[in-house]
Amino acid sequence: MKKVCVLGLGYIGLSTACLLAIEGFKVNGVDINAKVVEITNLGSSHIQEPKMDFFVEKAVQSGNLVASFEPEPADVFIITVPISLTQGRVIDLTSIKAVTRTIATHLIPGNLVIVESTSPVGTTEKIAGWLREWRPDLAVPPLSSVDSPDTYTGSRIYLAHCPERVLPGQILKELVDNDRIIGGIDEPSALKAQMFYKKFVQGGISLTDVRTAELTKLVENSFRDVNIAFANELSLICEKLDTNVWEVVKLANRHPRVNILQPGPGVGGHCITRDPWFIVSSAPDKTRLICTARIINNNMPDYIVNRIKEMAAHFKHPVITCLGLSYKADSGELHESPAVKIVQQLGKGNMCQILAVEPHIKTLPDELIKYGNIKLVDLTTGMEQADLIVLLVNHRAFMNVDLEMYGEKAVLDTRGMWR
Ligand code: SAJ
Repeated sequence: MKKVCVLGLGYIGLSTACLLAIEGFKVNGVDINAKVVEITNLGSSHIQEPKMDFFVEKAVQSGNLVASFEPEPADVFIITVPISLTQGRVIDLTSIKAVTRTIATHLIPGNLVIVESTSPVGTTEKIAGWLREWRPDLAVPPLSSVDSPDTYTGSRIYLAHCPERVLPGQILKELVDNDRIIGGIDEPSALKAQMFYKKFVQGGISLTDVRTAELTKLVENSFRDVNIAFANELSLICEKLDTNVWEVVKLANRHPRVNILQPGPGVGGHCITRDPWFIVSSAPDKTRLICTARIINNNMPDYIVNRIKEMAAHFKHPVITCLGLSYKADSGELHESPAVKIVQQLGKGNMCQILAVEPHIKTLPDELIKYGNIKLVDLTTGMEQADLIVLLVNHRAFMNVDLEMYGEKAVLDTRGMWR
């Protein structure tokens, strides 16, 4: 298993491709985006992640990583393209079907196909079905238990689902250290994938079937979503009952079996905002809690906007400084960011001046730049010119702000950073 083809050079695909190249595998990184291919081949990273530029440079300089538009024959194919939801929350398998088609022509007996994309339950079996249709000469085993004998030797390929679990901001460390789950379409597939991951993963590896592996990944992110929703609901309750939510969470967490997460202005990112819906769409009549949690977290930005408007109503022409735009602390990633949604809502109608402070980006994103009353400024300017200061993201850069210097200004801290 010396040659690996990684399909989709997003934050998981690119990191995995680099790690494998540095470990000595010959890696063909494939992406449909010309910019991604070009930047990668120049030895730079198109994703924002600590040490990623250095990592891509090292991988490309080793001569082991080459990016291209089309896959080449390989021993292992790793699929890391995203599965998205349409506006109406319908699962869209277009990208994963398209990449499966591009590798189908290259497959030979003995190849291992790994799906790392976070997938609704049943996706890996769909991939098996497409491969059977497009490559009837190959044996693609049906789903069977992980202790079934190999009855497909000779013309078979191996197929497994191995979801990633890395936390953006710590990808390079967690890619190696985290425990992994490998779901095989059958036991030989699980064992073959285990042999492969053992070459670069130091965490424990657990084997199971593909459906269990798919659901486990979705459950992990749904667990986090439900727990954040609990914290967010608590913040609404505390406001109504005139108590301090941060104090309540801190004190409740002194109980040995209680661990409440932190309330905030909502949940963003690629994964937690999407994965629970994959479960809901597979079992709509069994997912009341997961669905409600999603709705609570989705409604948080509107709730915060209303609180800001109430506070801003005390000023004639308010200047509102919003600290942070990213979806989480110490990152410049804006995908589904609640902070962006809040600033965008405030920008509508040109009712006030908004100063956005986001040390991790250089220009405002498209959805904000169109509003003439939103400006990106540095922290000092934002603090000095504000009537109302709203902390939206708990970046380290905001930790040491001396609020006493700005004593007369109104403050809304949605993250409890300055409590
Ligand atoms: N958040 C809160 N309160 C908290 C914790 C988080 O409001 O107490 C918010 C964050 O501000 C952010 C959102 O939740 O907007 C999600 O951030 P996160 O750090 O919890 O998670 P992600 O989306 O960056 O990464 C998650 C991780 N999943 C889990 O922790 C269960 C990661 O391990 C997964 O690999 C990743 O999703 C993924 O790719 O699925």
